[in-house]
Amino acid sequence: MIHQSPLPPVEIPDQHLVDYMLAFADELGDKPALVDGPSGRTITYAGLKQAVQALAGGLVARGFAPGDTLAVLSPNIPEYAVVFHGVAYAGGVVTTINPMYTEREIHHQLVDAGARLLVTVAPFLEVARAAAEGTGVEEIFVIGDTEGATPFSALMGTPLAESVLVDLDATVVLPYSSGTTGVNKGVMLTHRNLVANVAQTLGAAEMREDETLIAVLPFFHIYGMQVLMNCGLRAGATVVTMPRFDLEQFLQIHQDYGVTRSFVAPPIVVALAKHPLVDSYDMSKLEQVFSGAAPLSAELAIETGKRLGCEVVQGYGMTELSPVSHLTPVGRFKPGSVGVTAPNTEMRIVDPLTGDDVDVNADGEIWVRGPQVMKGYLNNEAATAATITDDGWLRTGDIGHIDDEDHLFVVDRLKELIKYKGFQVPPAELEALLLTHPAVVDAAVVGLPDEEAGEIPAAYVVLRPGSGATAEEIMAFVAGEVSHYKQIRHLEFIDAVPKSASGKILRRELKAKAVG
Ligand code: AYL
Repeated sequence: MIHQSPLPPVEIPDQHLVDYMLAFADELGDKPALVDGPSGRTITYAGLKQAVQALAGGLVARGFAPGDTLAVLSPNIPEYAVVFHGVAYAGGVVTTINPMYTEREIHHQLVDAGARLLVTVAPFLEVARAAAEGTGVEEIFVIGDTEGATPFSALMGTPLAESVLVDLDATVVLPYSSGTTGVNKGVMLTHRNLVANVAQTLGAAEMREDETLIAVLPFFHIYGMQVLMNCGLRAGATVVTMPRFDLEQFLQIHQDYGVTRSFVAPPIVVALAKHPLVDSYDMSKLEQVFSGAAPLSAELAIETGKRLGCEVVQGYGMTELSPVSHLTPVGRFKPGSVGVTAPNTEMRIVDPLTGDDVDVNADGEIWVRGPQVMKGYLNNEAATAATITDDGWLRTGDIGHIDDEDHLFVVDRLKELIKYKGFQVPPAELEALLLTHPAVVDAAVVGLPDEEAGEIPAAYVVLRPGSGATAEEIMAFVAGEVSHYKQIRHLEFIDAVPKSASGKILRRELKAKAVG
């Protein structure tokens, strides 16, 4: 049984991403497109277009050819959009790196993505330089003035009047995701994918030009990149950026800029519901809080909505879906639901064991088909084939059901992925790392429920006999190699890792034992 979207289809133009994004830039002219929340530094729509064209001109002049990759390692600042769309305008590929990453993690992505150039900001220059050693990165550029570094402005050239024509099925962005299994992989999203998903999201979310959005969710991740930056810009709204989350500053920005829609992840919803500070700020312009990337309970959505006097709704999707497959249109709030299937999108709910479709209200694996489904994983045909069926269905690895009113409820995860505060933690990466420790003979990592973070990474480790290593020692070893959110927060020693006959780790068994 194929569930069609209950929403009217939207038109998806055959357009280069940047031509679509900046279609109204001339008209919008001096209107602020992006504002750095803390400082007020502003890029107008006209300024954005000019800078994007100048960057593309500079890149082309340097021999940066269609299909070449530039990496960006930066927190949310207005210039992020210039880098992103300047590269896209030149026909290139942007790979977005998590600025929380360690040198090892950055290095891996630079190599895997085949990045030629790297753009960063002063505070990350040192780690960027170290990480770029031994990769194909030819030069590093720093946004703003920094002594001893090539400024980003050096990349600007004669503005390119027209976008470099590329196949609309060419990759334009390469974010990283572990998907349903294994380690991080480059997710190839095309011009067509991104244009489609912006059109689909705007069609259902009714984002208006007179809106002010807050962009605290990071642009390197598909949620911030598409739902905030790209939907906001295409809608002609003003996007106020925040480089890092700080509750007081977050609330202050809502008040000062009159934020109308707040896109967040569940941990921020918790703060909005519970923290005493919230009452000290004027949030009266707020029309909607939109949560995605991890589960949000019905109770929390209702509680937060009551306190703020607006709806707290959800969207659902995956990096591999550009990312939106489900969202809540204005006036269709249903507590606990992630919304309805996006326009131009189909869904099936499939029994993971038999492959048969299940009935309405019954749980199964969520499968999605539509123009937002990725082209595939970079250089990984096996993972692509395991994720997308021959007839174009993307297996999400999530378990859920649809009710009689077309609302989707996500109830569990079939895949390995752990989500710490909405950030991806691939267990396979931590297991591989644990196995490099001399005292470890085998290891399994699972997510355990946690009130504040949603889930925490927990490790079950088999020690080499007589090694004498402590849990603290091994946790500290992992902490030295991975970003903060991937740290192991609980570690137990076990005699043997439970495995299936084929050698697959029985994660559910470990989880069940821990939760009791
Ligand atoms: P990735 N409820 C439960 N789980 C969710 C939800 C949700 N609302 N949204 C995402 N997930 C989980 O690639 C789910 O397991 O993209 C899914 O497979 O980092 C995984 O997160 C994907 O993680 C929006 C706004 C989607 C945000 C997003 C999130 C994209 C996260 C649509 O409108």
